[in-house]
Amino acid sequence: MEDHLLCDALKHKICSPEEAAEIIQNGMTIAVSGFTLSSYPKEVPLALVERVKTTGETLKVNLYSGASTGVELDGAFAENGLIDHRFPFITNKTVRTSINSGDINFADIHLGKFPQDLMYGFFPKPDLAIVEAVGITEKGDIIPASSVGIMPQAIRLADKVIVEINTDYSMDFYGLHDIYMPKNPPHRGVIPIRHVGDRIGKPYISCGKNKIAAIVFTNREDSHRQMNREDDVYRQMTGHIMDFLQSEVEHGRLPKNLLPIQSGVGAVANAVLSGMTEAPFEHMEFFTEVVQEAVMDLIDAGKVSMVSGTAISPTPSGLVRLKKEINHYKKYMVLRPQEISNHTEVIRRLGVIAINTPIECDIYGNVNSTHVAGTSMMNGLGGSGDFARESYLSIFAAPSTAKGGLISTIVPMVSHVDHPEHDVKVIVTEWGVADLRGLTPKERAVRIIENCAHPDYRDMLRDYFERACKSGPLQTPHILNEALSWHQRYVDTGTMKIK
Ligand code: 0RQ
Repeated sequence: MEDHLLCDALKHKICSPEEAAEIIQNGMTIAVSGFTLSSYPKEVPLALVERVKTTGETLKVNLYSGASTGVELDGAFAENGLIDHRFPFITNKTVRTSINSGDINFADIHLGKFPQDLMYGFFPKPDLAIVEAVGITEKGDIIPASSVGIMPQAIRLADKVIVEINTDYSMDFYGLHDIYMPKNPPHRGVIPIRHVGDRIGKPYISCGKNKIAAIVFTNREDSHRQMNREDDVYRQMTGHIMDFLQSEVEHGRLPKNLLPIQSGVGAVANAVLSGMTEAPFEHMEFFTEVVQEAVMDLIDAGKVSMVSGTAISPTPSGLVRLKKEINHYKKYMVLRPQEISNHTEVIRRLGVIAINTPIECDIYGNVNSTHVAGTSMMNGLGGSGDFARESYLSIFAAPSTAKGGLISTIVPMVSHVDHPEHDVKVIVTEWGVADLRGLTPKERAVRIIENCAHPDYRDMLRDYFERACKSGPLQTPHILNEALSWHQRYVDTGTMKIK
């Protein structure tokens, strides 16, 4: 334990999770570490839940994080009705249900912009930050573990900080992170990242001794999601993406080692990354937000030169590998605050290839990533908007149907727009690739229906498009009531129900 707490003056702050949880009071705004179930606080949240259960007290807090946290935090808080407002992204099913039932107040926010919005004062300032860390330096600064997320802003803005030092991470994690915070306008300068691996900040988060109100030790692991899906649909999509990228290389629009890649999280992203092991690309780079286990595999296969992200989110066995081999992986990786990993200035400069997963796409290329039937929140758009808009190439890849074929991913008009037609360059399903670059809306419709829609839905979509075109000489032809009834049909038959 002493190896992890290098500041002697803070030793008297060591306490039990229960004592630390005493700081939390009804109505507080709490900002926590954690990003896609990577390195979020667990001990203090669980102790708080236990306190509320035992005492029966009424307690609700507003909860901010980088992205999703696990069952010990999001899950346990939602099950016990402790969350009032929640920003900016979730994946926990209990939280999702509470959002859609109106019990949790939620807004979906670009992950690259949320920390900036906090610094601008657009959201109530956090009273308290609770962060998981590898350790605390001699001066009372924080060494993050497997994610950075909004920690720098949370620590800067909060009145008090509780640190959960997780001794299951070795102090060798020091040096993995690059912490840089831009100034607010009008004082903001250029973010000087010109290459994926450039380091422009400090290897720790500035905090100082005075803010640290409590220190708790733990060795509890994050709860992780297993997201690998091995089936033909995913293999076919991956094959199409690899062939498309290869053809871009052959046409001279991409260098042989591609450009830095961003990939979302989830089943599709995992399949695509796994497929890259077999692909002919060498010396690849990733400028992404979440570094998945498949990227560690690509590093081990000698195919990757450098990776930048804000979190590493592997499976339990991958996490063991990461912890054991951190000195190896550290040579290839840098973790940044999510404001920087997802910064549109850097994404456009580096020319990132962004690969994300939609819920549905329409025949004109608009993408819905967040709302089932236009009304129920799934997870949030995460970083997909940060990357899609400013990327060199924005690719959206998904199976052509959902819910066992009952729902078509390609629809006449999306029920909610996260990524407008202007930000979507390529759509991929297991049936093929629709390259939308340089096409008009009507040309896009033909390409998307013919190349990407499931054959079971192609005639319906062709029929809709042809009748819409006949309804008038329109730029983007639609039959509005019919476009909406397409979604209503799914709602009426109950196929849209989300878990
Ligand atoms: O629900 O499990 O109940 O059947 O959505 O879908 O196929 O498991 O795929 O894990 O890749 O998730 C879009 C949700 C896909 C995710 C989404 C249902 C489907 C299933 C999950 P069931 P799969 P994935 C980086 C970037 C937006 C955020 C983003 C996502 C469940 O990829 O949240 O890009 N993306 N972040 O059945 C009804 C449809 C549906 C549908 C899928 N059309 N209608 N349900 N589903 N399509 C990450 C970060 O920024 C942190």
